[in-house]
Amino acid sequence: MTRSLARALVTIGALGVLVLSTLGVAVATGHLGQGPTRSLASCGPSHPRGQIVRVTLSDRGGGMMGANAMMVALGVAPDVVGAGPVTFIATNVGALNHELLILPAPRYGVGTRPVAATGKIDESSSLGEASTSCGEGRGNGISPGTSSWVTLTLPRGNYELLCDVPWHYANGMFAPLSVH
Ligand SMILES: [Cu+2]
Repeated sequence: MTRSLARALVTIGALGVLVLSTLGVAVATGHLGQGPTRSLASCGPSHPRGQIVRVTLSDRGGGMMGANAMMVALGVAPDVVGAGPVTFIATNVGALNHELLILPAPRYGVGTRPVAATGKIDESSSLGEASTSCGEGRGNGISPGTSSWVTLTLPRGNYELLCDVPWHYANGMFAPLSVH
């Protein structure tokens, strides 16, 4: 084998690897992009009333990590609305089940509710809940890749949106909402 032939073969081999890895990235990206987008688009209120607040429920997966190592988050947009009807659309982009509860903000600020030994907070002051997979109102949890929604008319004030799946609140799954 001549030196130039060997060099050509090495070049072709490198190109092959480059093409294959590019294809691999494209396939992986396409796959990740398709799944959630398709299911979320087909899952929401047909005629949402009033202002819309989108709530994103997320986690790093791994239900076996235990109460203290859980990474969960709740995002709210917008987090300031006017008084009047508000439709909350909660979308689960994580790998665990989640839910959305809307409560008046606790006296010492969001995130300060006592958490019971069950990992849950006292839900007795809840004003509304979206916890049905692809449905409105209360249910058995929002499964990954789906949404739930609820419409509430809230007076002016400060509120806390949270997930009360055991230990999710304790691990930071809450966010403020202001109505003015
Ligand atoms: Cu949760």
